[in-house]
Amino acid sequence: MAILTVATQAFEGQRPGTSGLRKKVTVFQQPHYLENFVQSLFDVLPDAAGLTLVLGGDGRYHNRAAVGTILRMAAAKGYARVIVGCRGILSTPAASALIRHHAASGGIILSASHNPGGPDGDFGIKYNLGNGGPAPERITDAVYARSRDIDRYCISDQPSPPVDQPGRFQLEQMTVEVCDPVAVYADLMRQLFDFDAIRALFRSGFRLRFDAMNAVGGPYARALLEGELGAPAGTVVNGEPLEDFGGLHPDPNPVNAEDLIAHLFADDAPDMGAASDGDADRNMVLGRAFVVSPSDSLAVLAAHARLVPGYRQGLSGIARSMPTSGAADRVARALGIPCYETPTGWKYFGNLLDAGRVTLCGEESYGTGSVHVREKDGLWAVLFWLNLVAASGKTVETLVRELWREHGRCVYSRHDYEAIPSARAEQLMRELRAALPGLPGTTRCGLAITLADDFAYTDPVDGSVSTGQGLRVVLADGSRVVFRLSGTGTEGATLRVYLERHEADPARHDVPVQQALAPLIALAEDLARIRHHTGMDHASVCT
Ligand code: VG1
Ligand code: CO
Repeated sequence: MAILTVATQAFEGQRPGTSGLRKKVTVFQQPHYLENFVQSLFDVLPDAAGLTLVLGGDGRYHNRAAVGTILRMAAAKGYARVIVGCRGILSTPAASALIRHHAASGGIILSASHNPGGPDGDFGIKYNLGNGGPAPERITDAVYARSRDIDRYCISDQPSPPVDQPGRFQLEQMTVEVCDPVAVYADLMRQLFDFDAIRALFRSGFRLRFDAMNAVGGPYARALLEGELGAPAGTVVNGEPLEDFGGLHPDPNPVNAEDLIAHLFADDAPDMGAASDGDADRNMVLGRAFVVSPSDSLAVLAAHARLVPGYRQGLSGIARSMPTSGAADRVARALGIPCYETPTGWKYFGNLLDAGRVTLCGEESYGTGSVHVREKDGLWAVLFWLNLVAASGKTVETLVRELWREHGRCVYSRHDYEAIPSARAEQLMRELRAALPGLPGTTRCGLAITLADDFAYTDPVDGSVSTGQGLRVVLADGSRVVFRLSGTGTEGATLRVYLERHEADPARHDVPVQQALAPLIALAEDLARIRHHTGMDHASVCT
């Protein structure tokens, strides 16, 4: 029973990105790599005496080993209690819910989310604060700074307790509580949604296909949809969390969720389709033969929130990440509530939610959430849609088409160029950034540019400033092209090009999206010379 102090050397590159530190599993498997990062975090955090920590992850390869190490280090740090999900499993929104429920001082979430898993895949770790939300830049920057000169870490010499079943254990002076990963989360969902109405919907024969992509969402979706809401067995597919996701890539987009989309476009399609990602914070929603754009999803939920018990009082405001379409802004305007535009990543929503300025948040990357936790929440979004369908008697497609009819359609697409050599991607961004000041007032590809800048955000609550959050070029008619480099990838760089154009004319709402955006796609190429820099003549993925 001793706390060991182990000498170590700093590793390069332990800077958290959009959502924590993500690296290849093989990088995390290097001796001391995980320990260094965790100790850097612990060195930045205050004394842990009397405090509770929540711990769990998406169950991917290396999750179990990492849980054991972190428990032994948490004991050394002096936490009074760690609450860990059974088998080391917690979805990201469930971890957020647990932190809040137990008034924990924070939580460590082990996930690389939508990145591929398995021994050759990715692993990740991030820290959430006592509000349940991702640590802000001030903390992640401090952790990174600490990781650069760390020279020792502290760890208990005791074996970490088993986490296969719920129970209580002692590790040094610390209590380890192994909990059911679903219970607290399920209870929260019961408080928000009209479960009776959703039950009646399923009883009436409504069919849902929920693809959990062999990731952590499965147990939550099964327990609630099949276990409690009466959806028939088999509604949830790929529902067992597997260490390698069974070879699937749990990033629900048109490429990786191809199978789900095929089911929704088949002759005997169910009424609604949904999928969640590796850590179950993302959601994809489909109607029968109808794909819902994530930006539209946020707008529909906002427009009808009063139909849902948890939001009957109405919304205080909405927040969306800058590249997300302006559909939510239009709904906010109609509702007479503010709409905030933040940088990409859920950590920027925390202050707005804590301050009560917004109730719903969303990102174009299949992320939607609310004040109920401080993370985006995949199953929550699906339950919200089910509740809306049940309460309105309308189909998913009708709800979206009504949005378009009332506010016009924000035609939207994101083009991702993956695995570009980093130096080339940086060169592209450097050249484009340098060209921005000369763009406003000019016409390119026949389009009049009115604004071009590198997006910076001043948090209205604490005044903190975040710069370099995406290059945006805005046209006279409000259309936009935004360029960003991904902050979650682990291989080279990924260029994201976000394209948006508002279409007021209902007769043109069914023009295929890529066709409707063709002038903007041409403008993006003209401005950034993507082909020249990347050698790629089309995007790897279009969402
Ligand atoms: C991506 C998305 C962003 C999201 C982030 C984390 O970041 O674009 O909207 O918040 O992933 O999602 P980036 O930097 O790669 O564009 V998750 O579900 O991977 O934690
Ligand atoms: Co995720």
